[in-house]
Amino acid sequence: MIQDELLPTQQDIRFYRKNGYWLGPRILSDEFLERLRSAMDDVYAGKFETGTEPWLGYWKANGNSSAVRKTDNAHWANNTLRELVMNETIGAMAALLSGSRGIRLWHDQLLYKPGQGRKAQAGGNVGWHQDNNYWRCASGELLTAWVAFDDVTLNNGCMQVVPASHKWGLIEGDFFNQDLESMKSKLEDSTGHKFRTKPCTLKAGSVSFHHCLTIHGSGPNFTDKPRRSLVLHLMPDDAAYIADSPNDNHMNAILMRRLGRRNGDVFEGDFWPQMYPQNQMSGV
Ligand SMILES: O=C(O)CCC(=O)C(=O)O
Repeated sequence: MIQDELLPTQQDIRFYRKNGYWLGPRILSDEFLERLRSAMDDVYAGKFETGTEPWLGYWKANGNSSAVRKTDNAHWANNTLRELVMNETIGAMAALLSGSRGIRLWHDQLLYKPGQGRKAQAGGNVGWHQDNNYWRCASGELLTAWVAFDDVTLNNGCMQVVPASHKWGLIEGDFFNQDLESMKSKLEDSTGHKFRTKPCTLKAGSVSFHHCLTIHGSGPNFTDKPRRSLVLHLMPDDAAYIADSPNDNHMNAILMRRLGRRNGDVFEGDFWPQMYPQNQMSGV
């Protein structure tokens, strides 16, 4: 059921379109947040209640305990995470912000940034990047809903965005693992724009949105607790497969080919559930 009172106002929509991001309200209850945190623990413990593994096996710390863990399509493994990715209010918010008729899930990403204390190193960084660099196998304006499982501030490495950078066009390159500070001047030189950042400070249970061309990243977690979240990458429900793009090895391009789909076919079916309007429930 859509919680109408939480939807963005006309002013919020104008803000998103001008700045390429929007810090939304709290949408989740304490009780549901607890269930989400324990769902995350289950996935990281390799307990998959549906019997299906997530797409990417990064649910273990992988020897590098300071690195951010990113698990793609964790909702395949867990029904509580699935409940969150099917949240119709988030879908309706995304439709209003992006001006799309309907919204489907592109994929989710379970994120865990370990707390490293005051001596935290750049290992916990997410370098400045534009999501569209990885998503050129899809047409349309994709966007992301970032759902906080914990309060997030600069101190625990909240996401930061560069306001209005979605109007700068696509910047070639993969900066994902780079240090934030050293990248700033390089990006200023290559784009000709002044690099101004805005921290996406959120309370647990709240959601922020960013456009697929908005430059964003995050610094280390200087606390001794993890920063936990589920990121819902979203697409307009008419987004179509672009074959032979530079991102033809993206999970969703691979899934389309497995299904025998071709260039121009819409991403529809169980792998890309319809979040809004929710006239069909589908599952992997
Ligand atoms: O959580 C972060 O620090 C970065 C997340 C991100 O890159 C995204 O949501 O697109």
